Amino acid sequence: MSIEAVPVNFDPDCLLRPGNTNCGGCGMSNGLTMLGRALEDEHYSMVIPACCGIVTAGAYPTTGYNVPVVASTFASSPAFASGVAAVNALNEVDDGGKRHVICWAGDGGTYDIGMATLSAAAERNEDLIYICYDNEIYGNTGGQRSSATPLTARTATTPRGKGEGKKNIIKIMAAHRIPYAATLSIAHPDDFRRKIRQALKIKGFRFFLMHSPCPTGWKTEPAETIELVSLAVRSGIFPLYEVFDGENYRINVEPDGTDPEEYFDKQRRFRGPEMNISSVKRFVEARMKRLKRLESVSEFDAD
Ligand SMILES: Cc1ncc(C[n+]2csc(CCOP(=O)(O)OP(=O)(O)O)c2C)c(N)n1
Ligand code: SF4
Repeated sequence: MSIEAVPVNFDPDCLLRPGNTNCGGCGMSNGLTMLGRALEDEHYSMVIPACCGIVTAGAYPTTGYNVPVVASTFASSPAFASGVAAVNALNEVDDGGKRHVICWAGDGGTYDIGMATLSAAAERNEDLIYICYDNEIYGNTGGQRSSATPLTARTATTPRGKGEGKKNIIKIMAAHRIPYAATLSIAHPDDFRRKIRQALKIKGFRFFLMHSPCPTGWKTEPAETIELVSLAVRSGIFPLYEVFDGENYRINVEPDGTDPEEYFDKQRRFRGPEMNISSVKRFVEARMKRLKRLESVSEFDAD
């Protein structure tokens, strides 16, 4: 098997081509654009499971992607990407050029359905970059809850608000002691780019979690997507941080005291008499404290 990783008609500013099928204001679309810019003229291919990200491509023989993409089943994308990385490593021996493999998957494919092969690939420290665009629901099938859906959010399957909190996927990935794990925000393009460039220099399993508003499922205004992710970082709802070797934490942007209520108010999924926003606020505060504690005991080489 051979996967051609050399982009065809490659325009570094255009991983996501015009004419794709994503909804207006989709956080994933913004993420793909930023990813393409950060990767510049690197050679890479993508593996995408059966989420919105694979519908993005449109119907064969056209494609919304500007690089080679493999569509996989939900459960197998990290395993599939491991195979592509192995083939690429063999090709590297021939011409010395690095070919990166990027697994691009939603939260359903990451936190839930693909968790077994994700854990296995991380444990083997496969040489690939995994990016979870987290829209906190199963967007492609009508907005059902996933284990990334936050406490109290209403979804197609939690009409009175979800009773359980969001799974801490970065903590799970850090427990695998992978070389690099980090969160990404499309409201912080410089931080986004720096982290992708940093990941390119590291060998082994690299994991990213990208906050990805879904106007369709979150019942938000498409034009407010960037404002939402910005509020999430400023209020501490989506902290920007990195974890090196599973142990050393670095917070990249300090929350500025913005009330999380501003973030919730813009989303109809958080509206209803049964919403208990104060419990979410307590959770957000406790997590930020924990991250600061972890950062304070982290060790970095002085260079
Ligand atoms: C094994 C398996 N289970 C269920 C489905 C049906 N399915 C297709 S898309 C989807 C939702 C995926 O959600 P997520 O991974 O979060 O990506 P999003 O659609 O939000 O982009 C589901 C459940 C499937 N294709 N395969
Ligand atoms: S359903 Fe949500 S994640 Fe999927 S394309 Fe539309 S906005 Fe994007």
